Amino acid sequence: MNHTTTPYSFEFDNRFVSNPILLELFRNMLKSRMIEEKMLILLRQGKISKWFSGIGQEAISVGVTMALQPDEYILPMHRNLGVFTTRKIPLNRLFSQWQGKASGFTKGRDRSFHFGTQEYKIVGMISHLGPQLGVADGIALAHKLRKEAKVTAVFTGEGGTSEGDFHEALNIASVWDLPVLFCVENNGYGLSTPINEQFNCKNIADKGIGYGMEAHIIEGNNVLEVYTKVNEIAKSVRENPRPVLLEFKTFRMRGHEEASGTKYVPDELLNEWATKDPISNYSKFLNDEGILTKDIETYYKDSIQAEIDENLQISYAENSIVSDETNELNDVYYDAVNKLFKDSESKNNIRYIDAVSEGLKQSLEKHDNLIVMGQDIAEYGGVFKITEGFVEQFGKDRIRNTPICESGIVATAMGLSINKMKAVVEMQFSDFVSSGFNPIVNYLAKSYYRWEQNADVVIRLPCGGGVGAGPFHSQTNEAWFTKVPGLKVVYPAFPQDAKGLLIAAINDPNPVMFFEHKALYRNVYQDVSDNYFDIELGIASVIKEGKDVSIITYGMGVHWALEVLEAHKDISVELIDLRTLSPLDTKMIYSSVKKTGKALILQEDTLFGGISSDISALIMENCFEYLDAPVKRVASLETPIPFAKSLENQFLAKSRLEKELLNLLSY
Ligand SMILES: Cc1ncc(C[n+]2csc(CCOP(=O)(O)OP(=O)(O)O)c2C)c(N)n1
Repeated sequence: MNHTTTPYSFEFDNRFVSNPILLELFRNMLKSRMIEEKMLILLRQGKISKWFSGIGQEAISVGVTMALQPDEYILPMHRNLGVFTTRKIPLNRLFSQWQGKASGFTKGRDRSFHFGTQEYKIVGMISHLGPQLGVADGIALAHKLRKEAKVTAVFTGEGGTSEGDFHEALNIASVWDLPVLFCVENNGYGLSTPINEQFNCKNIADKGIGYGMEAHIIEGNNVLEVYTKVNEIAKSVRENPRPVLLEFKTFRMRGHEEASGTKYVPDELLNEWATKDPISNYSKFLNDEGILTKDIETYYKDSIQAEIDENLQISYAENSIVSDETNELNDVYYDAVNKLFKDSESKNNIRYIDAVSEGLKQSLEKHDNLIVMGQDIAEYGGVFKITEGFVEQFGKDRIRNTPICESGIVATAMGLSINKMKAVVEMQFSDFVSSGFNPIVNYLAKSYYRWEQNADVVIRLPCGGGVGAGPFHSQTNEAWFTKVPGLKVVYPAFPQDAKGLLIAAINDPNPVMFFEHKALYRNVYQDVSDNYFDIELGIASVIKEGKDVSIITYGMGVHWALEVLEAHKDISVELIDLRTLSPLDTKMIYSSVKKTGKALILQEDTLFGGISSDISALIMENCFEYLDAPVKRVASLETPIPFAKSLENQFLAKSRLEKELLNLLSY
């Protein structure tokens, strides 16, 4: 029989689906349901910590996963157990993941579905919901650039569509024709918030028009419709890469998570949707068609039950994780090998900005898989002209103008890294990184520690004051990032360092925040090696040796110190340029302070919470007996950065440096 309307809640049309597939769809939904039912019992017994139920939504996870090829990436959410089980992840590993045990996927470092696995091409969510939509863009971009006919499917609930990340990801995918299936599970409630308080159009799919994107509404509880339509759409997207928005109508039958209940959901709604259960409707249909017999169903149930029981025993038998500080600290960064390429004797006298440009250009020549993204960086060459001429040499696929979507582009860079590419993102001004803050500190920084997925991404940040640009084009915001484990932070003061450190940052498989001071771009010249060379991250440099006091600084601070010292040739100052703030070269700091007995830490950033405070604390803790005076921090005034020259001069730390240095010397 082709299709019917009568005894089921939906029309089942199995004309184009073979019987083995029809049965597999059923078995996969059943497996997901039976695991969940078991987990609900374990939750009540206190054996797992939390559970986000996808009961009633199984058809979407199973239908989408079966419509994709096994090597196509899927980015599921917290209600998509069926994605994990349909990809046939061994159940003992899932159970261990939920109990925080070692053979899970995160060594006990993250819970429930917050993990990914390259082996099964699954990239799990972070709690913030939206960022993974942009990650899917990056994965799809890598496929597209390599001309691989692959789609990427990413999930979100309808609540998550209210986040800016949803808008940015769809916009980027549409502008770049990326082969992404944006799968929205509209299940009626986002925690307790009903859809009419979440968005104000009839269907989420209606938003597709605004993004210039094809969109479909799919009956999410009808597994045959999900599978058939997604299969057809995926085939077409593989041939003709483009994003498609899919709205699956469904319903969340249990609480947001088990503890929160469903009091706020009217009984009529729950009753109505209970009749639309994806498994009972489909099994009745298969039974009526003679495809699923009672014997087969019993066999499925028994074999799944046995699989669950057996794997639970394996997982229970596994010991709990034993904590070990060294293990934890060693897993924050992917091992990086720096200082592989020696600098040449042959040099050119160039500006800081030319050195950055040269480092980037030579890196693009070195790494075929390196993509550079940023606003106005293509034909226009970027607002500072660092990428001028790059499009002609490397083409628009690799030198990509982006929409004004900082968060979406950082997430896209993460996706590129997941799919074997490298990325450099240029923030137009470092001030604007605040709009991309979330994926940097929560996604890029934490992925390696969570599930061994590195973020091979460098974010370039033209920063700093003294240029009369006011509060939103002058900040030096390195302290927003030095506090985040998982990020590296680099801040060169000279052209040779800018080039060598940028090359090292791009070679480093970890996420690196690369600060470039705008006021140095065109004012500082140096003889810079013309070859492809790197400088090891985490090694400070002694600019000037001395014995009376150590000035520890970086970026523009180094130049301010040099200026003051020029006027005080009689003072014996040891000037240290940190070059990298994370990792921090504490060894060099301590040895200098132990020699001089006095330390002045100079930063352009405002005082409170800046890196000088931490360096000061480290010196107190590690060099106390060697100190002849209290450690002094010199920093900018605790106000936003003003525009007018006289105000800005007063604001900047430079205005206080000389006086504070002389004070410290006379202590
Ligand atoms: C940025 C952010 N804000 C709030 C939350 C808390 N939170 C987690 S899930 C959720 C509801 C999500 O609703 P929806 O996207 O519709 O997915 P559903 O849970 O219904 O499947 C909320 C508010 C969060 N995790 N992240």
